[in-house]
Amino acid sequence: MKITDARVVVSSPGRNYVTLVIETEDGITGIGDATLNGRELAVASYLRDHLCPLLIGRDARRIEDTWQYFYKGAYWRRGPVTMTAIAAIDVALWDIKGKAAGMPVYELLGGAAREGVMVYGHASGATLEDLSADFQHHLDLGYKAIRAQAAIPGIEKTYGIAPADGKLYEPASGAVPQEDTWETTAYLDFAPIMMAHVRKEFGYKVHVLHDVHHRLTPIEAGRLGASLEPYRPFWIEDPTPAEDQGAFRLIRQHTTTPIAVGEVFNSIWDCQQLITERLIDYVRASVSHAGGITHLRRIFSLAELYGVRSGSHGAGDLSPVSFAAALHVDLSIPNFGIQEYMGHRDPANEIFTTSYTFRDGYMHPGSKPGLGVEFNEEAAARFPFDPKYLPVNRRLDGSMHDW
Ligand code: CS2
Ligand code: MG
Repeated sequence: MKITDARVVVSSPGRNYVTLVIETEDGITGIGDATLNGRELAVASYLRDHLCPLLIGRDARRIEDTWQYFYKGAYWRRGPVTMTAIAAIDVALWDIKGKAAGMPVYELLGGAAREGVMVYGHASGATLEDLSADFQHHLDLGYKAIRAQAAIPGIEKTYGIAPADGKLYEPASGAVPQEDTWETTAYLDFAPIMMAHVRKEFGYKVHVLHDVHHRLTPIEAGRLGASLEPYRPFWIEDPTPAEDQGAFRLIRQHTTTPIAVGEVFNSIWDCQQLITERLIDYVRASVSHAGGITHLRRIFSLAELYGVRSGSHGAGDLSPVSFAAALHVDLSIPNFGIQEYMGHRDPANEIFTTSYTFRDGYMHPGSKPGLGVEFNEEAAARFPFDPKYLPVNRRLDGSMHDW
């Protein structure tokens, strides 16, 4: 089954998405998500200028060989741009394989290992009262797991506080990134107050998650985890940057609060030590940034050996194509933990038609052949690329900090 065309569509239906379309000689088309928030055109160029020309004439059925060809064949290894590009190709080829077989992708991955995929939604608020209202809204929608973030008193802007619809909290900015500020002490004092508030209002029947977004040192993260233990969070996410995997030993020495890491990982090597030393409980790598279905399954298989579960990144800056791909993986692996779900707003939903469903806090990818996502290229053309950056973060003295 020869590949006859591979093209990249960059569009901005509400936020920027880079979509790869692969066509084959027998008329089957596959799609992949190549979006890297704030660095979209780098992946688009990597695909357009270097990988797409090499796809023409290749056999679309040979997914593993194609993955290895682009990974080993580049000589230069790993990296978010490269691995997002390879991921888009990989996911598009799984889509094609599913359509050719007349089966949803999860059937090709071994079939359903569960009835549905537990997802977590995002509740946030400028005050604890606003957080409560949003939390209640998510409970009313049926969520069994909810992430809680609230504005930190004394800090001008806090990560994760959304405008009312809860789906777009990385602010849009123009030619230069917005600058946020950060103060660790205020956060460490406030986080247990926020968690205590949520547990007091909503009890212990719902899972409560919290994202630290890489802002603490390892020992501060240990202290945070210990201070949250009475409120039994499902996890704390990205408590400290993970380039230094050994640093997580220090966190482990101080707390039993479960730890989730991985939304910025792009390969199994980024989490090898974290997994094999059991320094984390959930690995949050995504299908779109960690080399596609093929590589993400490898990461989750390694994790399974060490009792680490999956918890894939599923923010709105990952398109519905990679969200669907994540659901197929989630449904089929033995060590699934939870899946993040922020959803997508119109007009993104005009461009991507999806077959996945949400009911009572659980999702299912549907039974359509392939991924179950249709991409409307004509509609996408109506929403041209709109350059945006993620914010940057500075401490109160003006020095750069992790955002
Ligand atoms: C976040 C993301 O979903 C999450 O847990 O940490 O929203 C992250 O900030 C964005 O994906 C960055 O593009
Ligand atoms: Mg996060």
